[in-house]
Amino acid sequence: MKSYSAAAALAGLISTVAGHGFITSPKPRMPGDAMKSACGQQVYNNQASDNYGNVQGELQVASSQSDYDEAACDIWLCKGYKFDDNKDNVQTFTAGETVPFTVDIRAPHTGVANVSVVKTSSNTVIGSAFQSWDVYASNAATIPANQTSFDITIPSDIGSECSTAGDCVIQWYWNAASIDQTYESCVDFTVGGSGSGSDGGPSSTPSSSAVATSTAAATSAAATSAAAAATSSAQATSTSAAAAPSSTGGSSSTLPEEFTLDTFISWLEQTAGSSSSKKARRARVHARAF
Ligand SMILES: [Cu+2]
Repeated sequence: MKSYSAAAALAGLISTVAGHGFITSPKPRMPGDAMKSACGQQVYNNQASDNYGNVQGELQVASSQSDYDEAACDIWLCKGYKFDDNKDNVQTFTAGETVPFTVDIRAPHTGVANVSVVKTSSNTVIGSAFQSWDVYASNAATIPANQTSFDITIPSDIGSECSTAGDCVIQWYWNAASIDQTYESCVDFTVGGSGSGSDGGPSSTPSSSAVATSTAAATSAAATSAAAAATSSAQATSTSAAAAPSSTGGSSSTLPEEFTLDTFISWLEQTAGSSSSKKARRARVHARAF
């Protein structure tokens, strides 16, 4: 990362203050008309202009919009992006298949992350995570290559639940609790029969593919609604709870010590990110940065 002067950072801010992570391969679920209808015009605009943005940013936009339908938007599942907008973008996998994933992270925010199959009807994780990181995209280090490029292996026991397009997604979930930013990106897929040729899926025992109930405590510290917090826990694993910084909310708005464009943007995002504390933090911005 190159360092920039504050002036240069500010000059670039208008176009570059944006979200910071998304799946790039396989082809991820994207915003569209169905999302617009459910989540409202402004939330759609927010994501259509920058699909790397975080859920809290969407909620901030949504909070003032009468056409935001919380239930229909289901914003903690794939950021409210809809299968109906992505019917031509469904991956067909087979049990046992190894699928390479790539994630693009435009700026780090120390957090936790995981990659799991999520049952869309209930926003619950099926089975165990493909990947789970206790420390993800740390600001303190170069992002390890295996956090942005990794393989997953399609389980053999989800065919009965994920044989119909739209029923399941593979969701990448990144929660930077210290700055209250959660990123999600989804891949629509179906699982056909295994390579063995026998169509044993439906008759095989479903025990290991039982939908895991969402019991993990929500780690999204400043979730703006209880409902949102509850659903956000779908992929908030116990490891993520353990790894979440205890209470960094107060210190998170201090200016970054290493003043790069990325850290400045992150700082400015979190400074402006919470409407409840915006006024106080804005004063700090003026006092310290301008
Ligand atoms: Cu960010």
